[in-house]
Amino acid sequence: MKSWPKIFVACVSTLGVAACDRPAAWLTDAQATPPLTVTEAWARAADSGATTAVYLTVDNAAMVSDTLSAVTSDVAEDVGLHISMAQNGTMHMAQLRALPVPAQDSVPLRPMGAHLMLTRLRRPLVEDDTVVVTLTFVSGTTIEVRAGVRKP
Ligand SMILES: [Cu+2]
Repeated sequence: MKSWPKIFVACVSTLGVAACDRPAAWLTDAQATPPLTVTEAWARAADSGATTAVYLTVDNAAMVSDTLSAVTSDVAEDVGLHISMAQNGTMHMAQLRALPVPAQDSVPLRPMGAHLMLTRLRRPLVEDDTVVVTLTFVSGTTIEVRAGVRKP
């Protein structure tokens, strides 16, 4: 970590030059190309009234980090951001308030890890069905995700 201050200074001066050069164009470019994309979205098949999960990968192509802060869907009475973890040999789930997505990185939501929890489904989710969930990020970006339903 001894070289960190030098790297930090280099990044700041690079950003400073870019921002001073033509800030308007820089902002327009950022808006024209959505930096956040979602891939590999799927939902676990489940009966009406049951609880299930949606898995996906969030890719952030931007030079700045963002944070997934809210999830909504009409398919369930409650939708939340969860993380599964092993504790003393058994799996536990905890609610996540937010999920950071670092700059130029991707965050996978997978079984046994972070996931979108759909509680009390309003209809059964059967194989080859599609579930729509909306992700909202701290930057203001919203992404409507269509997740295909798969058998567990
Ligand atoms: Cu969960």
